[in-house]
Amino acid sequence: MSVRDTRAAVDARHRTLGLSDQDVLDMYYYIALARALDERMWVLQRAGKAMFVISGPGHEGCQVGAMWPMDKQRDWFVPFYRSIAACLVKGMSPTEILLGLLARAPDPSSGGRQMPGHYGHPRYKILSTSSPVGTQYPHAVGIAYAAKLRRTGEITMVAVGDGGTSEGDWHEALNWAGVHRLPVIFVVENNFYAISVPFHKQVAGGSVAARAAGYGMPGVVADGSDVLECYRVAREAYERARRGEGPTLIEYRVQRLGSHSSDDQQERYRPKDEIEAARRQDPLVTFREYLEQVGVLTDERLRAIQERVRREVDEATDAAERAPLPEPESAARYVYAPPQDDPVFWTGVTPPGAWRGSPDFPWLRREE
Ligand SMILES: Cc1ncc(C[n+]2csc(CCOP(=O)(O)OP(=O)(O)O)c2C)c(N)n1
Repeated sequence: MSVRDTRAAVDARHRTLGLSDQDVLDMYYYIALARALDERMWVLQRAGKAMFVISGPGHEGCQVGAMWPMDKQRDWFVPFYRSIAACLVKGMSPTEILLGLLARAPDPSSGGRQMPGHYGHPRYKILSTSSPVGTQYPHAVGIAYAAKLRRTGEITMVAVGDGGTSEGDWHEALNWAGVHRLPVIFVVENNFYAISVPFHKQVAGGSVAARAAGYGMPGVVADGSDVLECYRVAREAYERARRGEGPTLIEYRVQRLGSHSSDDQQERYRPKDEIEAARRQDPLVTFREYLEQVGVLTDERLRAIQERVRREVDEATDAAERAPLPEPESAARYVYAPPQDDPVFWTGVTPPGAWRGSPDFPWLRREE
């Protein structure tokens, strides 16, 4: 095959999937933005400004591919701590991500109450999740069950790591969704480690996707360094769900490019050559190479994206650092029930002109 033929064959890929050149440039922008934000989070943590960081280097490509076919206004997303790129695609801003990291009062995820990495946003239909891994799966299935009963047409996507699939919650969620043919897409971002525990000690049989058969749904595997393939399998899953054919389990095989979190050193439990090999599957690089090869990403466009990303991350850092810390006396808010005479909390009915729920989240205001 000549260079020209190769180029034509590659060229056809995103267009045959129905993606425009602008679509794939936007996808690359989100991958680059998530990576730059991720790196800034580590800098802030190492500078002593954040207590902890857990992030998603290496996972960005599959997340952008998975989220791209979603109806961002209508559908739900239930994240896990590596879902930075996914939350950005769903609508969260870099500032909102960093407000959570720095535990600031205007943090939309929790007003600074959650650990870093626990993203949630009512306006963007991103569900706030708990720390025990896997618990987000039954939550997602609950949303999908409600959507089916109410016939809203909403689809829910939920993400977890490979280690999270060992939890009972994970299996119960798949079972219920399979039995009731719910509009939910189960994503497993398999980076082959649960902190330091390797995949083969977590999952017997070598495949997460193969487990789907036991729950009566299709299971598919996609290479997380191939963003377009990640998009293709997600789009099929959305189409199935929209046709009322129920859930799909997607296993994205990705590489974790850093340590599990700021609290461990992967060099202590991963061989050096494995860490080096992982870098060769970095979606930021593989997708950039694809876009350059097909002539969509010119040097000039790449520079423009890099400058935009740098500016947005700098502005987000300044905004998050300037934001106020929460009032100490607000620490237990939402942990304990409010007084018995709080009508909004107990009845869910908002008196005309009142704030629904929390003064922290003004977009919950209901105009009546
Ligand atoms: C039920 C439960 N057990 C243990 C932990 C501690 N923990 C936090 S993240 C993590 C690793 C999870 O690995 P995996 O699901 O593979 O996702 P990854 O971090 O590799 O993306 C563990 C064990 C937890 N949060 N919840």
